[in-house]
Amino acid sequence: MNSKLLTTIGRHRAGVFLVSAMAFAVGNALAATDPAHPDAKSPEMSYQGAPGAIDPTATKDFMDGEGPKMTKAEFAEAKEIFFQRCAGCHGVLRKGATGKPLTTDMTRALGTDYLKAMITYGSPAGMPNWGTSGDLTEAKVDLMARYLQHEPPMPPEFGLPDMKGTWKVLVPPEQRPTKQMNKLNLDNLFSVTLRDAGEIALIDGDSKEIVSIIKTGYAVHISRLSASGRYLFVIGRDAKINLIDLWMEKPETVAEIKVGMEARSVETSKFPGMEDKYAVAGTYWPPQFVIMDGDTLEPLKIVSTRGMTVDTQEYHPEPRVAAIVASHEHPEFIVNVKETGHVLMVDYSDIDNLKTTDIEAAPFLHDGGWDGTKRYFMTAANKSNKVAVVDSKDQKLAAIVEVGDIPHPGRGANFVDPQFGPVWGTSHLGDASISLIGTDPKGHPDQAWKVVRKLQGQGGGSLFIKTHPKSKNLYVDTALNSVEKLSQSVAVFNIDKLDAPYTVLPIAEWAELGEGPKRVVQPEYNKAGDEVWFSVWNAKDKKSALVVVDDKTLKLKKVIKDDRLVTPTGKFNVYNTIHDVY
Ligand code: DHE
Repeated sequence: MNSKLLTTIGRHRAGVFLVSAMAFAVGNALAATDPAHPDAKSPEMSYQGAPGAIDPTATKDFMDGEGPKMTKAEFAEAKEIFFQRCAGCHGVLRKGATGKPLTTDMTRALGTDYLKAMITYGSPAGMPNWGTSGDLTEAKVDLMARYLQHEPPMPPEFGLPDMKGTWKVLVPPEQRPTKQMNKLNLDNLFSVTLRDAGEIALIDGDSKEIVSIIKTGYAVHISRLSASGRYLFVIGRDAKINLIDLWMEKPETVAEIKVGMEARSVETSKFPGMEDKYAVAGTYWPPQFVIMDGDTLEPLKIVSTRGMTVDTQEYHPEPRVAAIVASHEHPEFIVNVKETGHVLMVDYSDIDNLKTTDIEAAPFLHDGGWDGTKRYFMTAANKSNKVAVVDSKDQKLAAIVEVGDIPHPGRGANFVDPQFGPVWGTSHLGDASISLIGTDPKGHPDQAWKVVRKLQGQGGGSLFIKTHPKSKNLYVDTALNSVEKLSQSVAVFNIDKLDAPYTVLPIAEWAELGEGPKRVVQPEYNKAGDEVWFSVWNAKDKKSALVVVDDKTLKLKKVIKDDRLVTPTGKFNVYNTIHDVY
């Protein structure tokens, strides 16, 4: 680890540092040499420097006489820096997200000198030290301090005509195959994000061979499947969706659309009778979600998420759409609205007369997944340090559970705790704990919706945990931990002996890749539940790999190396993703 980073961590509490790193668009090109971030001095700072997907030249700007003097060129430069480095945390409109609000009523009261000091030195609350880290020169710090005292530029909206303008049906449904035309074992296929290549790899889970590489939007965030398993949907950070037909002789994109400027989530209708009918995608900008035709991606219904926060009941102009899951109990999409803390249960049985049940959960909703029965949606309100439990059957909030510092479950992990019965678990970005929450209100009413056990993992900076109904192991990554040894390995707990020490698997070492940050991220099982895949996510200009571990023996089974595997991050096994197995 480099000495500059050590100093930085010394200045900030490690957990807090990690949070800010995450919030400033963590997952980006890890390459310090990436031309997109010429200022980035270390992998950690380049996390924070991840450019957002919003085009700064497309905004409406309001430079007014009340802010400090700036030229138009200075304003444009500052805007670009803000979008690249600050918007992920403070929000595009600076109304506050995981970072503090920076609206002009506040910034003008604070004044240029105070803002300069804040930007230069950072704060213990997680603001990085942009000046002393060398990332922003004194002149740029001054520029940003002045810029923040002008009204925030407004990116354009993105309505139906905009979406339709980008929508392409490359192979119409009537020209697609009527049965599977390839010999792939589709149930055990993996869709793997190749983040900085703007591609996904389809990898055969049996042979571990790359079946095909498909061009996508910028930095695909997740893949989801249609209920039948025929269609794969992937969404880029730039809100571009590819609909890929897995039945074609060579799976290819059959339709595509851009649904906004920044996005993270896509999902499909799963309710019996409505399989493959609709898809839904949520955007960070504009703050909205869109329901689309499941065969063609034709945009049908756009719903804004702007509105009041659940706690102080104040208007938020930019509540981003985070995770979306499809209910198994009703024809509903369950949509997390991040900053305002609402969970929307959107009934898609009649989209012209859309009914929505609005559940007040907690601010900063992020990711989550189902409990083992698929009735309860367990979703992290990350900066609130809470997990909200949504009862999808009775369409109401079941509980809010206090957990550790910044829960980040991915979709979480379900298993039976030998002492407390069925549990769902999350790890945390801000501390080393893994919180296990009781999920069986009938069989174990005293434990339901309580943290029944806290395990201690390797450290903070965990992004994802995973197990499988057929496994006895619980895997916990520490991908964003600042200590190399931890970010490059995973902890494995035996779920029958949770009090026993965990085993550490040196995944990155097994990959034998040479130099680079090599973060080990996101465990994903194969269909049989007997092997686990990890991404060894290296810099864009360095070698990355996938490492496959035998779940029974915890021994290395295979390292998948290929020059085409550039910055692999998320991996989605077709069967497990369709059936929400985790
Ligand atoms: Fe993610 C899931 C948002 C950074 C890899 N990420 C999600 C989801 C959201 C989200 C809302 C849930 C989607 C769903 O289930 O519908 N992620 C964000 C961010 O806002 C954040 C913090 C910063 C950003 O600018 O994007 C962020 N995420 C990252 C990364 O840095 C990761 C590691 C690499 C990357 O691709 O950028 C990353 N996020 C993932 C993955 C999932 C995910 C692999 C799906 C996990 C799963 O098992 O379901």
